[in-house]
Amino acid sequence: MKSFYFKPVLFVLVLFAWQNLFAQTAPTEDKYNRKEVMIPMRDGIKLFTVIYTPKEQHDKLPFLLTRTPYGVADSRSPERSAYTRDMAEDGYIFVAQDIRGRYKSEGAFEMQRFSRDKGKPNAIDESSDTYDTVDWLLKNIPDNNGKAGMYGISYDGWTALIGATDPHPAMKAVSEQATPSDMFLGDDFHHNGAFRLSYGFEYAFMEEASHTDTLYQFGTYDTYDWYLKLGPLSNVNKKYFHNKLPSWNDFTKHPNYDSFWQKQAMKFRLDHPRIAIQHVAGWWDQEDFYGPQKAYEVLEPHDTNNQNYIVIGPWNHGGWAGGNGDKLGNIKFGTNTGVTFRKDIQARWFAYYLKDKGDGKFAEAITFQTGSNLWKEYSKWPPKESIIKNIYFHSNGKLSFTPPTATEAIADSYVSDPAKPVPYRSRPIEETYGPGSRWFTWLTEDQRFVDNRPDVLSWQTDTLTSDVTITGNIAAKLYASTTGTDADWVVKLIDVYPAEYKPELKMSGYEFMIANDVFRGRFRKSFEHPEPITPGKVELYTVDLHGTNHVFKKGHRIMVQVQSTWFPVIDRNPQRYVPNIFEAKASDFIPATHKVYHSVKFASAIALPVVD
Ligand code: PG9
Repeated sequence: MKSFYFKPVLFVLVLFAWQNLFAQTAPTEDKYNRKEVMIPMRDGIKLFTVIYTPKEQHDKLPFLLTRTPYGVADSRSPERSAYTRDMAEDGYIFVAQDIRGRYKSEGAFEMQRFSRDKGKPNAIDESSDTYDTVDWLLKNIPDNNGKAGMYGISYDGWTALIGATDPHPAMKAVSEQATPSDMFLGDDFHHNGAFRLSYGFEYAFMEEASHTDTLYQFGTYDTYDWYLKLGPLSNVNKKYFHNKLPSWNDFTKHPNYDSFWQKQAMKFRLDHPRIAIQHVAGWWDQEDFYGPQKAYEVLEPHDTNNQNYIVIGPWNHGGWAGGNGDKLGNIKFGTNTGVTFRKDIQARWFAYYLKDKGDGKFAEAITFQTGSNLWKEYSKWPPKESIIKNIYFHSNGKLSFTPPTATEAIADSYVSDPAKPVPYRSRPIEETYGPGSRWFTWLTEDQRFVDNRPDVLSWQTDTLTSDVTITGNIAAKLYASTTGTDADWVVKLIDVYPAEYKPELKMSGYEFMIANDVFRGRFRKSFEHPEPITPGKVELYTVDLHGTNHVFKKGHRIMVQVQSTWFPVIDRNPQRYVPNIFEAKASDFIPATHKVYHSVKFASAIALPVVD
């Protein structure tokens, strides 16, 4: 039996459902009628679908469809879920479907089935299944207005975006929320080529093992120990999965950015927005923060009809779907960002595109600025107003907007030992979706828990004498060397709260991570063709830290931390170059001395999009 079984986004939604249950008196009678149908696809396979129509329907209404691998049989009348309540009050025909091979649907599941041979009439993928579903709904569900929209978070956001790539003519608007865009560069399974071990391992098992399989058991609450004892990644198939899980096998067979990963990446799949598309992301999304930003960016140059939109708020993965959104972990935002999204952004947007309601005047980019705690609207993302300014590393742990001088020490160093990796969050590291897991808010955790480690370097500014606002994309430019032949570089941009922070003294000195990512050194020249690093050679590593909209307030400090392990969310780099890390031997894992340079010639810095 699985030690614990949970559906990622649904965990958040169930939590919100409970909150809602206690927050207000639930109406006694559902406002929607429920109907279950098996909808036939072009190859004869039937998909389990739940359809909700309003009990009191006065007008012809559009369909709002969501397609998921996480099971729809338990779905509730749409006005009972905070996520859909505002839209339910307005009136839609809500449709929820189990994708192929999941729960009550027929057929075989394939992780992110994105492509079919369009020359073959019965060939299928998630796009054709969406098309066939919409076609069936239009013909079989009366009193529809001939329009359909699609929405969903994460995997369900991905099915929505795929539904927009080759849409049925009735499909008019898609809100893709936390959609993965590139599983090698930025989303669930890898970041910049570094494998997301705990996520990839646990998710592959959750989605692909049969429900009776006992392939592994953690047997401990703190999975850090379990993953460390696992040793080299080859032990996963040897000891536990026995080649039974297709996704795990794919991870091991495709350690580089080859056609397997490129074919599914949105930058190669998307051309131009064929219908209105809204991309929704959370600044502290622990799973798919990269995806919606990338999908927006890829479509934007081809958006001739102005129908490409982006919304980014202070949320974790799917955090906008329920709850007030006035805080995340220990961070407070002073306003109900989730309520604003659901009512003023999502519901208004669908009402315009599917029901011709409103004036259609939406800002192309709406992002929540943390620090000032204000919603901001822009005509493009990132906005043109920002100017890129480098904030430089210096000796003695200093960080400043002035470049280093020749009088300073030129580098700082640390020993990175794969036998003692830095935990990515404070221990115990609970099973990702396990009981009591703090996975959902780890990106907002106080980074002081690693301050004393000799293998984590920190640089920080003096206390800021005025606010520093950064709006747009951030990149770290790290000049570094290693005594090994491969290395990971983790860079974190942190807002350090004043020591006497008031009124919440609890936040005194808090180190709040604004941006972060990891880069696997072997990919510095190409993600397709990795290369060993020459020991001792100083090289430039550019680490994309993605978008932000944040004000470092007067009295705070800006900090940067660099480390080379982030375990077990990122697998350990052996530090001795081997062609495929999934085949590394225990003896390949070696300690190495890493140096980060801050000399005149090698001036490591973070490029910040500063707004004056
Ligand atoms: N982050 C999850 C996921 C999406 C797509 C593929 C694999 C995993 C999810 O929450 O659905």
